[in-house]
Amino acid sequence: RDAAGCTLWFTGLSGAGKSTVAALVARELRERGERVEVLDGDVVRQHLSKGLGFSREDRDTNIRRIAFVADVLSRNGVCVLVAAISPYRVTRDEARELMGERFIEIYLRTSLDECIRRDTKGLYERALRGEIGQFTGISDPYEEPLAPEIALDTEREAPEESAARVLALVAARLGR
Ligand code: GGZ
Repeated sequence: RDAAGCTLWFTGLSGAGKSTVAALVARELRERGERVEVLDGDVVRQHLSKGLGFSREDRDTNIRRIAFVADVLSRNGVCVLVAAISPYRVTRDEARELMGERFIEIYLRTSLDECIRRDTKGLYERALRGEIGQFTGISDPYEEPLAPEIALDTEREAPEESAARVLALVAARLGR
């Protein structure tokens, strides 16, 4: 069996479903006996990236830190699931170059309208009122992936279906 792990990099707007789908995929991979770590932007920002804000520079720093950790872990057989907005294409491509074949980009293609409709944490309402600046999709950019390994339509498919599609891709790519 191949010792190399992989990095499943979930990118998309806040509320697109990155954490939800990643958690489902993580659970299934663990049940299959894989070693799994989830790096969620929201959580990383309370520890490794504590104090960083949402300027382009700070977001890039956050993403580079996450990519560094994902690289270290995935080199050692761990299946790493990253769930971070990661809005800048060049910075995601940096992570891809770092990890090469181990990197799998998963785009959660959920429209801004749908994310606003969901507004799980009430952040869009606040961003639309101007209470949160530099909010991705509202007052800050999100650059769509041009060639993700997989794009998930979370508006039309349930999280379980999205997770199943990711797991099928992992099986095809890694033979497990
Ligand atoms: C985007 C923000 C912002 C701004 C706070 N823009 O959906 P959430 O709430 O729970 O997760 C989002 C998280 C974004 O952190 P990331 O590390 O994923 O972002 S990045 O990859 O761009 O570094 C969101 C919340 O923080 N949040 N302010 N201005 N999201």
